[in-house]
Amino acid sequence: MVTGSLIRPKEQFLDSKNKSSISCCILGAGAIGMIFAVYLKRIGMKVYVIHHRNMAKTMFEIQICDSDLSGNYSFEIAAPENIEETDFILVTTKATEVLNALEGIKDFLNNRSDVVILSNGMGFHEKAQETYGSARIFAATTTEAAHISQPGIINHSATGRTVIGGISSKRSPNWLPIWLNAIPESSWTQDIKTALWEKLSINCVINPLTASHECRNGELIENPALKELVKDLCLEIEMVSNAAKIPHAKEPLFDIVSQVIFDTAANFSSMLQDVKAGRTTEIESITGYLVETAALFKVDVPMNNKLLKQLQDTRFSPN
Ligand code: KPL
Repeated sequence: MVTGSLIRPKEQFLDSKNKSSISCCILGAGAIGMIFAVYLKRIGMKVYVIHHRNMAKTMFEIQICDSDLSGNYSFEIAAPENIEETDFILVTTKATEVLNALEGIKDFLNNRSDVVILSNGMGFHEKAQETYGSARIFAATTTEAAHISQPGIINHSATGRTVIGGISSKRSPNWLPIWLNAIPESSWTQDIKTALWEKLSINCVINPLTASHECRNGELIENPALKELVKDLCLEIEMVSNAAKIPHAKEPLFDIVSQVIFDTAANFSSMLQDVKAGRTTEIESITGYLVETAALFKVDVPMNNKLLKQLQDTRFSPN
């Protein structure tokens, strides 16, 4: 994985605060959001959940299974002053919801707000920085995997690695040592865009292929015809990375993607889950962003174009 230059302060803590006085607000209480909420809470941070739909609720309760985090957890719903005063807001919505979700809390963002966006896809981080210029926007990408198996119950299917970096500023935030301490296998990079591109490349292969063939991730390698599609798609994406001069790992993209497929073989990709549930998919922020980049550098990407069109047209009804 390409992570740029990594800094991992081990035992540094903030000068003026201890862990229990550091707070974070989670915007997007889905499976990944709540896994991160628990990681942060478990080291003693105060973690709130931003919840719009039912402000009458004061606590947000979840259960985690299949994990060393397994257990029941409850989080306070954030009041406006918690959002204004928090050390950072962690946005873990779908890519399609990031900008709307930030719009919903814009009155509580100020020039001391730090916002970390942890969502698949690219393109919206810069839009968020342009729109909320006074706040500092960070991006993170992770290979943690989790899904909601029943309302309030989260299956933590794989632990992974997480990379975080700044969008407009390369200066790390003062709460970074706490983040690195809380989130397993996490690192800071000066070049988050390269890390986001690598995750985007992986998602461009696994997500639309599993969604269009309605299969688990593992079948992409087990089925010889699908494996050929994976190989060809990887080559097409590498042509775009090369044309755009995006630094990339020494190994071929096919090897990186195969490893992710192997690690998540039993999973249904998030895009297939969205399609099955009749939800809007992240195809525009994933394959759509790749296709736009390819056009900018005049690279033909027929397979990606086909998958983009196919997924844009796909409308399954929820089961
Ligand atoms: O991130 C994923 C997703 O499903 O969105 C992958 C890596 C494809 C794992 O399923």
